[in-house]
Amino acid sequence: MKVIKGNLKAEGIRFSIVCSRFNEFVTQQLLDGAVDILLRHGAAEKDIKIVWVPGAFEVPYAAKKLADGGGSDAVICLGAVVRGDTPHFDYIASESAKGIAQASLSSGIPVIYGIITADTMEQAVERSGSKAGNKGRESAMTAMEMVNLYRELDSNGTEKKSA
Ligand code: INI
Repeated sequence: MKVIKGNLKAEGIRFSIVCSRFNEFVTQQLLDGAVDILLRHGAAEKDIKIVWVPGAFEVPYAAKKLADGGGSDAVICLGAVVRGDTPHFDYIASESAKGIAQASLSSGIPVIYGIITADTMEQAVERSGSKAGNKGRESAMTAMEMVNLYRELDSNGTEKKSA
């Protein structure tokens, strides 16, 4: 039996964070949580790039550009889509999720989905640092784990792309 896992070390890893300005009251908390976790796990400040975009709909565009650009080992996407705010909640939420997944699959690096989708602003606040955790922190943990998992998979040989 072979079990392959990614560890939670951030030293030497280059992270880009795409953060949506819409509902900034919430997304700033996600950003602070993500940066805090990365630094506390050994990331260097110089290896963390933060890119702001207007809303969750725009997150995948910036994420794809960063993921394809070669300067990042992982991209963390942060945003907050709140149903109460908009009749087009479903479009924004699903397009941003699809776009983030596409950016990850096409680039070959982890692009992490850290977008809160909530029915109410109260729920969004709960998921950004009060009683239901902080999705920014969780996304940073996921980013570290996935980068280290990819490295493990590559060093295990068979998963490496042929040249
Ligand atoms: N963007 C969000 O990130 N969250 C929202 O809740 C939201 N609402 O409610 O409309 C939102 N809209 C803006 C959207 O992401 C785009 O920026 C805009 O449509 C321009 O493309």
